[in-house]
Amino acid sequence: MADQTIYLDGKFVSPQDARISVFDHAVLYGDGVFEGIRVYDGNVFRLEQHLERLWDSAHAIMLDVPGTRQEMVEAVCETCRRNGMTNGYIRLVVTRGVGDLGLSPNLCSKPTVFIIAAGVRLYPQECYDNGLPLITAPTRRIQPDAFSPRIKSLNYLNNIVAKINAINGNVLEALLLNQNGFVVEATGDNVFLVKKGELVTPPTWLGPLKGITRDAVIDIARDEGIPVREEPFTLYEVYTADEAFLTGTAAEVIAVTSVDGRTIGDGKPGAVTRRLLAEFRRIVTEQGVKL
Ligand code: PXG
Repeated sequence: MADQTIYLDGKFVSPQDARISVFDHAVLYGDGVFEGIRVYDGNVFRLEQHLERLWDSAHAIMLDVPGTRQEMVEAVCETCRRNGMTNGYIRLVVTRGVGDLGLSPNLCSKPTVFIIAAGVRLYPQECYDNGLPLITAPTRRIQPDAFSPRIKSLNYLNNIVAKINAINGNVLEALLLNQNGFVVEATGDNVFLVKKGELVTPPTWLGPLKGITRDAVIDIARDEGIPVREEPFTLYEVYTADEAFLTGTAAEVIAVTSVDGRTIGDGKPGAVTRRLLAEFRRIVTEQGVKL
């Protein structure tokens, strides 16, 4: 990669100059939205879907993303080009902007937009080879009637606390349940089960993020003739699944081989999971926006 350059409010600046105010409501309140996007061989994977989700998240919190979606496509691609990045990860953030010490966003005159192009932090290869052990987080996912967890907001403490519990339990990820005991998602990934040749994943109304990888895997499964059901399930269905896997922009498709000490299936990444990962890795250079 060339020397790193960061997009900040329409300009390209060095990492040292890429600063935001302590009065930005992103810092004071986590008030803002973001996306994490992958670039594969010069193809920004499903960029339009990421921007649709960004605009939806912003709309739900009454934040106007500056400019048009086409201008944002251009800003994202230009950031990759200027960084010489054809494979990597993009973080796109829109904050409420600079305000005062009150909650009210009315005094924030304009949103702050920044885009960082960086390397990807993948799970170690051995996790793809052997699958991940997970635990269930002792804390619950935020309920949709408190604040929709479908909004990809800058307030990730619900997820971060669950991640801390995972790390304290010597695993890398945790499953989050809702108050009724239904599995919602992991801290930064969606969750799927395979049972008797069918895929099952929690429906979006239950609160998981409408993951771009989740959508891509559902499309692949349907193309491959694998039935997909979006249905609530509990830990019992997880423990007794034939296979389980997580999906996310960073993780792609990764097998889960145990949860709370229960072995899933035969304890190895399953055939359906491996097939979906192979097909996912094939389409990532085909669907999206070329640099
Ligand atoms: N659920 C949650 C809560 C997420 O934050 C996903 C699911 C997967 O969605 P995509 O669109 O990526 O398939 C996410 C997104 C990280 C990291 O560092 C991961 C996400 C966001 C921010 C950071 O692992 N995952």
